[in-house]
Amino acid sequence: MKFATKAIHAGQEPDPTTGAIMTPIYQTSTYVQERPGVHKGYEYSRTHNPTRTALEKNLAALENGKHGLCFGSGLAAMDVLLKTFSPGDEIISSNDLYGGSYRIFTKVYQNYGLKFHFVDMEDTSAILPFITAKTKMIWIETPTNPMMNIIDIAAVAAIAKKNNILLGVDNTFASPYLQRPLDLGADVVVHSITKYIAGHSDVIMGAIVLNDDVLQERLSFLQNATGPVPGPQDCFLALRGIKTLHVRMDRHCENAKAVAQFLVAHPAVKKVYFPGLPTHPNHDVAKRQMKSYGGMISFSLKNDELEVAREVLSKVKIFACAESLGGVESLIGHPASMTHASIPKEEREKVGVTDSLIRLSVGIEDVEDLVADLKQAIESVVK
Ligand code: P1T
Repeated sequence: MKFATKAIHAGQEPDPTTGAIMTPIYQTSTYVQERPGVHKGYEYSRTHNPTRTALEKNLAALENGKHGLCFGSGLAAMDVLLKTFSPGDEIISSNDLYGGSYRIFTKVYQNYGLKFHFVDMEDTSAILPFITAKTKMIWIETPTNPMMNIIDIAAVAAIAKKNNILLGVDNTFASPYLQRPLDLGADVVVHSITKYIAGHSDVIMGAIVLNDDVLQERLSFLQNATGPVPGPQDCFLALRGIKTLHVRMDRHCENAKAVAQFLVAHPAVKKVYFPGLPTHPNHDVAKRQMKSYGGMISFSLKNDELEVAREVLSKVKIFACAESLGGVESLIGHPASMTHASIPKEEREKVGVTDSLIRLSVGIEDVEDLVADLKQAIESVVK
């Protein structure tokens, strides 16, 4: 089955009781058993819920994986993955990543004895000096949040395989429509479903997709033992969102390309970070491993002042100044003071997250309106 057909059908059968074409919201905490241990496959909703099962199967199909697991947020998915490691284990992570991912690494799991190395992986050979017998996972985001760096997943997978290290990929920015890391050799894919997958800014959820049966057993155990599961209504909303994932992504990509071209041509703009631009340093890798380039863009202004950048965010009328991304509506953010504020300024600036950087999640509105909105906001600030 091809992608769009899977998006609409995978994991979902007409409801066996009524024939309802949409998987119902099984708003139940428990399931009646005929006698102890004799039941229809469901005992308690922390362990299993049919609406969640449908979503987990659907996501596994979209990522070409064997197993899917859903969680109450993207960070809850990462949290459960991190719980599979032990004190002394080391993780090599891309150096540009979501502020909350950096925070869970350095402010939570470092205290439990895990050690993290943050590496610029645009040249994948930079990973090699950090590999030791203690290295248990390489962790990458690609495109990265917020600098839109592109990391060659197949090249990192080759390094990981050779050294018997797990490769985890946060595929949130691309979505499985644009990029499927398991096909490129990754072991584990993590998503913030909150973003493109659900796509309507109305749920917080996360997922892990993988092929390995042993790791799946361990993750399922931890999902049940520690309990960070999503509710059935959120799973229903995500399933509904996914039915249009491919259509939405095509428009996000098309609109973002036009917005990036507008920004590149604007005299007040200093730099545009978008993997779809031929001038992007890893455009060729993006072209190879992604179907298209996504809806996320970062840019800076020639006037490199914090207040000028923040002023642009207050002048937009269609773009909404808000954290998050991947919804149908366009959002604008200031990473240094919003999504990446939990990363120390010196660390942030090393990877390019300067005080003047602005991030866009380009929605699926009419692109002429989006360009006009950015134009008036930039020109009202930069005279
Ligand atoms: O918000 P949550 O569902 O827990 O997902 C966390 C997360 C994980 N990975 C990436 C790449 C992310 O971008 C996020 C969340 N990011 C934002 C809220 C943001 O505005 O960047």
